[in-house]
Amino acid sequence: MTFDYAPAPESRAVVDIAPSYGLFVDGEFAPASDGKVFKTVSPSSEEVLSEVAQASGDDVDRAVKAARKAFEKWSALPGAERAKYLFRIARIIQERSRELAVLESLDNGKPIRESRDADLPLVAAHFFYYAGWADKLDHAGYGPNPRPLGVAGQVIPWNFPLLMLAWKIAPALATGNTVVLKPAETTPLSALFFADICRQAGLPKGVVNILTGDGSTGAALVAHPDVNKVAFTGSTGVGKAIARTVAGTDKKVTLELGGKAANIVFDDAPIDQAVEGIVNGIFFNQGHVCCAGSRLLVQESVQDELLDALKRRMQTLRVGDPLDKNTDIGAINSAEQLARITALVDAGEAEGAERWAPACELPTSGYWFAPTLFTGVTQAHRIAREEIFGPVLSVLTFRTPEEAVAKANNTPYGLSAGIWTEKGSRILWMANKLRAGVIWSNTFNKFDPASPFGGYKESGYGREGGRHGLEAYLNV
Ligand code: TXE
Repeated sequence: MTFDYAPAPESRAVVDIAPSYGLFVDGEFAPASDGKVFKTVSPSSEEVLSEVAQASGDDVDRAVKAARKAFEKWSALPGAERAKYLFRIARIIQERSRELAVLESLDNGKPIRESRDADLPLVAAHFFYYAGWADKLDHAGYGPNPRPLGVAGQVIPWNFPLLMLAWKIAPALATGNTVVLKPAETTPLSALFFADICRQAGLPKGVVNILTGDGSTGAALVAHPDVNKVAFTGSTGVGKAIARTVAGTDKKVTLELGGKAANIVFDDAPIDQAVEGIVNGIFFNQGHVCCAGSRLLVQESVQDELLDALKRRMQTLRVGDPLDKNTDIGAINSAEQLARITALVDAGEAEGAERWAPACELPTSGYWFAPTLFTGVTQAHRIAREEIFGPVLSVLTFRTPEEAVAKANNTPYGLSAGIWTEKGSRILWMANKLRAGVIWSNTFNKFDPASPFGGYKESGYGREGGRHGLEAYLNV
């Protein structure tokens, strides 16, 4: 399908990206101890955006020492004082949100509409929310004087770089911990801009340290003997490796890992509303979402009607320049991720599922994947079992609510699920049977800082967000 529309590009000039960045340790930017660097590339153009430091083991040690030193004073501050810093950070994020949204879209590839309307407002909301907790911990039912854990080593992925940072840093600081955070190697820039925001907010040196680098930096951080708490979001494989590393130590750990969520549509659901929820569930953020509704379970009697409407809607999705305000689906974050998606889609075809995608012209440079639908999928197919982490939806059918529950739960993961039906009693029945940490009904991908988020089974353990998110950072 071709579109006749006027591009509405957001101005790239609102963000000033330096040609190189150092590590942010003890309030200062400095090169890596061994001088190593790597490039970060815009996935929509393959243009090099900047060169950033690759932190070594020595750098990890220096950052943890800075965080340990800062912990003494930071943890002793009255909660109301820590709150002031967090409120200040939240307000600066709001003030700089246009710049940060453009930066995030450039480094990650996500559409500006999403970084502007979803990521950035949620990032600020997390800091506001946890700022509000900082002076109330003594009266939150944790017993007298709940204590912070110490230095938190945090490793985050590339799908929501700044939002994952907020999920990790805001509760850690509110509770009096200090932080060493490692962003993903394909999206280091917004964390470095956040370091600058910490300075702007006057945050004491060493309270937040940002180490850019690859998995080896993450592994060294997690293993550092003076890190008391590990928080990780990423692949289930790395999550399990981290669990093995911290086993036998006194570190506390939370893991937020992969998913294969079922979006379950009953025949009484309003079709148009369900279609919007399905599209949002799998195509939001190019499907690079751990709780993405990557399996559509549709009641057999309504299958044809729903799939016709879904295909019509998919034909209106615009894939292209992340900075164009009309864009619905941006770039795939990296060549590696594109290769993973392609391999699983090829496996889907090879195993006999039927592949469909609307005709759409993809840009010639950068990493792209058209929104894709698979029908004729069985539970044995890899595309029904493995996390694709791309804009690819696998459709399965069911006849009864019992069958829907059995199929939805037939996965090693358990992060989220969606239920579409007009029957309130059925929603409650289903929600109690589904083995998933987050259940949406008649909506999908709704987030709120007050709401705990986390998984069952191989989707990890611990909760982030809400009051439960505080407990991961406290001895109560
Ligand atoms: O993840 P990694 P990748 C899933 C998704 C995707 C797959 C691979 O299915 O296709 O994982 O993505 C750091 N010790 N998710 O390879 O490697 C790494 O540097 C400590 C789901 O990008 O897990 C990065 O900062 N840290 C997911 C972070 O871990 C290590 C989000 C995530 O990278 C490390 C991302 C190690 N040994 C991918 N190795 C979600 N849950 O949302 C790597 N890292």
